[in-house]
Amino acid sequence: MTRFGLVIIAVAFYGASAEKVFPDSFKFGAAGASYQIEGAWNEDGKGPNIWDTFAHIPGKIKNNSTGDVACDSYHKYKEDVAILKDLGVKLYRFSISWSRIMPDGTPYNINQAGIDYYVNLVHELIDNGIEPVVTLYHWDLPQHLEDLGGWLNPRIADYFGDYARVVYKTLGPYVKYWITINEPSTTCNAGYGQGAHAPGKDLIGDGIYLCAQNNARAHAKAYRIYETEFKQQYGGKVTINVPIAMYYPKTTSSLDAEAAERTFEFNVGLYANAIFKSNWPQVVIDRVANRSKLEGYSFSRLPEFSQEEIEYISGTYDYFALNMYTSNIVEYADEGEISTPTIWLDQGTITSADPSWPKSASSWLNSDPPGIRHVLNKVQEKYNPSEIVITENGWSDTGELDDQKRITYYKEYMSNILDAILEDGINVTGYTLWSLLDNFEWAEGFTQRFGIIQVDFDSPSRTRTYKSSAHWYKRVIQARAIVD
Ligand code: GBH
Repeated sequence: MTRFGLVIIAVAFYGASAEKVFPDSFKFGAAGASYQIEGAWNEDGKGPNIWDTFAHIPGKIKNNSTGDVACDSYHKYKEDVAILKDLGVKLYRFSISWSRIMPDGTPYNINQAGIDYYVNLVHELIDNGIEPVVTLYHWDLPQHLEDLGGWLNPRIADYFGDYARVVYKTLGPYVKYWITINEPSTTCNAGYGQGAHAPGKDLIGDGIYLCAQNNARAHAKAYRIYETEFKQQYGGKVTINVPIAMYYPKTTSSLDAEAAERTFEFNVGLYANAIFKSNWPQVVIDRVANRSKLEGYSFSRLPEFSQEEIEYISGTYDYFALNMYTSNIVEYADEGEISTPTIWLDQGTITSADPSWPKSASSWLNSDPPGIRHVLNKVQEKYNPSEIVITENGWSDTGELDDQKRITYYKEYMSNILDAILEDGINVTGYTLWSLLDNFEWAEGFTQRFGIIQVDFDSPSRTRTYKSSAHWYKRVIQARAIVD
């Protein structure tokens, strides 16, 4: 009897914790991005970019904050790396400020001080046993290239290719994980769709599709350059990353199921399909063509790819990278009246949040932990990648040190990631949470904080302080399991 009881306890204990360990192939990490953390906006030869311009326009950013100094990581990168090392992370995802190394975006003028900064950062990481995950473009386009039309100009692909080549040449020997472009959907929706992000263009009916097309072209160019000129020598992996929310159909009706799928294709497929499959998603092609016709256009607002381009872009990935934060409920809607064209009318569905989901400080971000497991399965089913890296996942609040809600969010999301790995057999090899530091949250300025490390933006030294979540993450990394 006693012996039987002990066996039960042992099994229960084993089942609850000992079994649920992150596999050796899984690397814990943290992330940040150039404009959000570096500061030094006009130092050492850096040229202006669209976020410098945008943030300096009064009224664009909450409290008129800017990234002029941000976390001052340009000067404090050694302190950042020391924190990463203390946490025990094995991956650090950061982005390169294009205009810091090429002040006007072109290879004519290369700024050695900018190159040195990133070479020093990478060496500091490697010397401390941390692998760099490098994003080439996290939204800070050189202003000169915006003056040429930015992401609406097809030539951007050639400029981006030249930039990528300069970076591959300098950092190629040290970097194994590359991301060409962070979240093209946010660039296009917020930057060229609604204008809330730099460069502040409101072109929601047609500019957004030109932007999507040119992002695909630029990504493919940078991928092909690595593939033909560097891959053999350096053996790194290149991809793009896309934000993916979970889209649940509101009811079990087939109409809502179709609406949820269509919402996925307008938000994710528009940026992923040409790369991970081929061409635009069919439902996007059909709907934009149909509405364009009813609006009196002689062509679709969704531009076509040539057959040559389709082949050039298709298959330009070595792994899948996704940012996952939140979920949405999707409902079918009757076809909207013909009025001013927008991507939202093209998409034609109604999205909302479940009222039971805990709310963060960001309007778009609620906690739905099972969503991340659904998304991982969805990506596996739809694109069938051999490897997935979660390049962002995180929670915003107003900056408190005892950030228990962030811990709860991470605990539950990471537990679902673990289930996706252990029970669904999905090969998630890396996780760089967003973010290491509180930082410049774009149009929200410093009002929404995502860091596991607090930054005091009122102090000239931008003092870093561990939040409860940083202490917790350190213990998770040590245990390679989800701890209390
Ligand atoms: C990421 O985007 C960014 O890569 C990172 O720089 C940023 O700091 C971090 O997340 C936190 O925001 O307003 O409802 O239309 C996050 C994903 C996708 C969130 C687009 C905002 C707009 C949703 N973003 N989304 S909505």
